Amino acid sequence: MNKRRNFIKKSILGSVGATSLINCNNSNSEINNNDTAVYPRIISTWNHGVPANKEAWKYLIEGRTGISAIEAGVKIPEADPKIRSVGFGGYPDREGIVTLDACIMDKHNNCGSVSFLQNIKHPISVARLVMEETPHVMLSGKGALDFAVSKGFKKENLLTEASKLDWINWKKQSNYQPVINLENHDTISMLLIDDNTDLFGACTTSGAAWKMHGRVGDSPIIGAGLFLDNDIGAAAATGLGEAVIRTSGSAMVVELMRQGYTPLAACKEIVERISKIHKSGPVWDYLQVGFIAINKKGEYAGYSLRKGFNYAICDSSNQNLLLDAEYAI
Ligand code: SD4
Repeated sequence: MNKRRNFIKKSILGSVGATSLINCNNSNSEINNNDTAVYPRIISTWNHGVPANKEAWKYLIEGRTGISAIEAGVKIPEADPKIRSVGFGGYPDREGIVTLDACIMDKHNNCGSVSFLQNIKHPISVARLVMEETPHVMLSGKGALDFAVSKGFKKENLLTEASKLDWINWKKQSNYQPVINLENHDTISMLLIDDNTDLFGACTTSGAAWKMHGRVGDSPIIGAGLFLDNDIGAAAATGLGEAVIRTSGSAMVVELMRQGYTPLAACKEIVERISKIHKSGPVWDYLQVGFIAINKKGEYAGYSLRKGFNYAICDSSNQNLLLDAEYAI
């Protein structure tokens, strides 16, 4: 009861700062968004972050834990066949097989991850069980599938007719040149700060469309696709996973926040680092990366290399806010 009262009080206080959110994130200058400190708050990548946030928020309102809220949130796009980059209906690899990557992390640095998982609609739930019920952080491929089945998950065909047709079309040229903001992006990464200012994060994807069979991206790798330190903040990535792994992207964003960077400045610094490393290299023409970050006060930002990345915010005064991220080039 007390906890519930606290939640409402903080939410009301939070709404004062939240009115400045839109202006703050539309400016193109260095932002010190201290006036946006609000919690609880949820931020997620891309427009499918909106329904995902809504679901997670519902869980928070019901008094459920941050980890349950974040799992429930990202399960929405995982189950949606219209979203071609996450879970069921995701684009397959070049052999026509849908393989999924996901990870989850809590305020105690507990984390669980699955990679190269097939035939399971909700990899995030398997990742959570890896975290809670095994001595390990990461299970991959057949081992992850066997574990999921042993926990009662049902094996399903994840390749929808629509994704199969697109794959058949792609095979005619077999040219691996992912279309920016469409074929190598749209992972859902979600970060949540609860009413105790505890942080949680999750990330789930079908990875880059038409990838090589066996390829694993950044999304299930703690430190690359997702990282949090409950004393500092949380960060998560979307975009070309290889580029994010090369820089330990999300861990670096959190470390920069530890050094006093705002969430925006931290995301920007790592995007610029990625840009410098890859400029004029073989992936430059189709390189897109984006980060979202939130600090211990609930201040947040999103930033990407190229135009087109957006992210969704949910707090007591904004249930459906979708913001265009600032970008480098
Ligand atoms: C990956 N980061 O596997 C992911 C791609 C992505 O929607 O963002 N997919 O590289």
